[in-house]
Amino acid sequence: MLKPQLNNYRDIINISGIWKFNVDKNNAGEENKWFKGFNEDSEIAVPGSWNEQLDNLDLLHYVGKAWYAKNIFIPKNFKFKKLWIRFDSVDFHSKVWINGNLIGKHNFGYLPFDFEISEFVQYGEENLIVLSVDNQLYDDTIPQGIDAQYYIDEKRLREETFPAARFDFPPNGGIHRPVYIYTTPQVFIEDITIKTKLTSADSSKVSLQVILNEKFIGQVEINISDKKNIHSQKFNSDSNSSIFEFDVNNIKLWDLGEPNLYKFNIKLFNDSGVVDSYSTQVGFREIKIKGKDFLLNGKPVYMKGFGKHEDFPAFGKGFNYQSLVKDFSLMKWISANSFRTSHYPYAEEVLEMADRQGFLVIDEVPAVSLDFRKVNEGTLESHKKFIKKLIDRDKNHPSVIAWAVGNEPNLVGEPSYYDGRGEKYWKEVFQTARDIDNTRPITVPNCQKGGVDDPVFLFSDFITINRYYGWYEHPGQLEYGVEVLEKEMDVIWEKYQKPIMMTEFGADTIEGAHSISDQMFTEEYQAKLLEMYIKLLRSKDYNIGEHVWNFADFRTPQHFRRVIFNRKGVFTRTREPKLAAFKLKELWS
Ligand code: BDP
Repeated sequence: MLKPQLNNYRDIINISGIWKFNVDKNNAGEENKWFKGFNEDSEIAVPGSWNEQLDNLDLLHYVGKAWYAKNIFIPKNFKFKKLWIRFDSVDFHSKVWINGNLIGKHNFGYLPFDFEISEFVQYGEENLIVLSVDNQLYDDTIPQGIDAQYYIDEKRLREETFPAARFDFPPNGGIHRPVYIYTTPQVFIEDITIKTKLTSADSSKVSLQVILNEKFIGQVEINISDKKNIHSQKFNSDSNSSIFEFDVNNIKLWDLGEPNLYKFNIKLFNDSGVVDSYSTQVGFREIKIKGKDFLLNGKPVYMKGFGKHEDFPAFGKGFNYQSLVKDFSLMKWISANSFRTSHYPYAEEVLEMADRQGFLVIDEVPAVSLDFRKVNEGTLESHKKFIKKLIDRDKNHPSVIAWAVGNEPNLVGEPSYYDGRGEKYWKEVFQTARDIDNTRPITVPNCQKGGVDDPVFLFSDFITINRYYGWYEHPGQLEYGVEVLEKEMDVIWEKYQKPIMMTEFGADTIEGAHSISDQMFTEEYQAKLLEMYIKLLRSKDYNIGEHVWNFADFRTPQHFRRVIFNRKGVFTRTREPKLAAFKLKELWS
């Protein structure tokens, strides 16, 4: 799915901003025909979670339905094109109406969706857009949900969080990324897949798939340019899907610290002239796993960076440009070279910035902490669809160097996971990803409870592990914790002979808490834990990277083990550095 853009053949209007808002605690909105408009004085900012904006409505922990509405003027001249509405992400289930007519539903969070609305709008007039949003999750959604009864049935009362969640971040609701009205021509470029394969240090094979919305007889022109054009070529088109293969020479590779990007323009022509045009960017680079190494353009890379979250005061999980710039600036300051979009796909703007600034990204599907006692056919179906949608959105980003198709399965440590069920499930999930994209390695970060026999290791191209020795296990005992870790890592290497990356390690830390002796929660303890882990990791030649958990403190569902936030951030939630930030800067510079 292509991001909308403005050019001579396409228009785009960002309709984010202030929308009308109504909470639907009794799920009565549809019955009362709110889709035709509702009387309510509340207003909400889009993008943004409802949780942290509307304190007067007490929505901080709200799980359920809410409604959004906005009047939008549609210009007359859009009549001759195809008209679309696009939501960059709404969490989690949405239904959209225009002028009282249902135009579509979407049941996946964190990813964009669009609907054609040409037939539903009045041109040259205001039109009412209404959206219902529900942030309840279930056994068969990705991520999976949980409800209070499970904790009772499973006698795990002390693990219950409020709101109930299977993961360590709140299931915030709302329109989390921008909303657009956009146009395309009647015949248009629907999708572009660019795959590059280096043939030398300055040339690459390109396989380009162009999908059009309908059969098109004419020509497709491709131009690749930097400051000047480096490649132009025309191909004939006589269908709605074509694969073109060609060589591009005299290129500069996209690399760490040297993120060379080229403009990649496609034009559709027929006898009456240009029909449509679309521009994107391409970076020529190659990823491979070989022996103990993760290779970028044939050279081993060592990943330094973080697991992150989209989480900011007042915005909640809402996209905002200020935090985007600030987080990248802090990652540069600290000398990180990579991050993981734990535990869900981030806004496309994040990947675009990573492309431009040369960061390596592990792009994650929100299959976080799957409980295999509750996994069913529906879960697997949603999981596979999610992978397809994610790869569809992010496949052309050079910064995306791997897919994480889940995170920490079997967090509950259930033995039935190992009786073949887990293996069967992951085999299908990995295969789904590989069938769509065979150019990037695939992994799933494993947790301590998942252990060294976790079936995800069988299918992962490189192994990723999250470990908290010296914190959850062996609290306060750093030396012992690191010894346990070393033994376990050696066992994993011996058993699977695949490079290992530490995708999470860290300690909750209250800024301003200090101690001379090792004392959990102090700034010194966090800095020491990170330094000791890093020393161990660097001593293992099979280890390919260190991602600290977490970049910044982030809000969590309520539980006695969290004082409002998960405080494992190296920066506070408002992005001030803790002592560990300076330690990492020293180790990573
Ligand atoms: C890991 C999870 C992560 C948590 C982290 C923690 O992957 O989402 O926030 O532990 O407990 O298990 O801090």
